[in-house]
Amino acid sequence: MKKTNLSDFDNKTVPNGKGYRIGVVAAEWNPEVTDAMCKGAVDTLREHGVLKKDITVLRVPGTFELTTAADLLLSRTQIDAVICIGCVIQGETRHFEFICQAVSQGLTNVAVKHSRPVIFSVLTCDTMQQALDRAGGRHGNKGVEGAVTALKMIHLDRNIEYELPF
Ligand code: DLZ
Repeated sequence: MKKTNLSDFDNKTVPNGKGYRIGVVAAEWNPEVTDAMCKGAVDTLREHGVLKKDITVLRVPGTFELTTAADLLLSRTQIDAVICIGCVIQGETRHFEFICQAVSQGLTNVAVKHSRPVIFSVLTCDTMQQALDRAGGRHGNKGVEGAVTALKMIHLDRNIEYELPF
């Protein structure tokens, strides 16, 4: 199967984000990874027209806390979407499994609860090298991809009545 590097997206397919309000929440764990993803996300939003004043960046202690932060942001602000950035590396204990399970289910629940896009930019890797490869390395930057996904989902949200066939 051909593997596609999703960071090689076609710029022409990305909606302009002027007027979109977007939250970016990044975990402090593994900062060499999450900082690069966060920068990739914010730079991509700016390149696609999102105004600086419309981007809110928050930090949380770890990936597990992304769910609460996304819920707080969507409850207390008028943002259109949240990009959640984290990096979980497999260690010697089962912590990895619990965090990955909790955050993937938790972010899904928050998205459905608020009917707003919550983007899962969480790396779940066996090694730090795998994570670095996906945070601006040879497999692109998953923060950039999260930003593109957020723009596409907000566009969908704002235009869904025009896109439905009936
Ligand atoms: C405790 C923990 C461990 C072991 N590993 C990671 C990790 O690889 N990546 C990450 O973002 N966070 C990790 N954490 C911290 C948890 O996400 C969380 O912050 C704590 O369990 C407190 O709720």
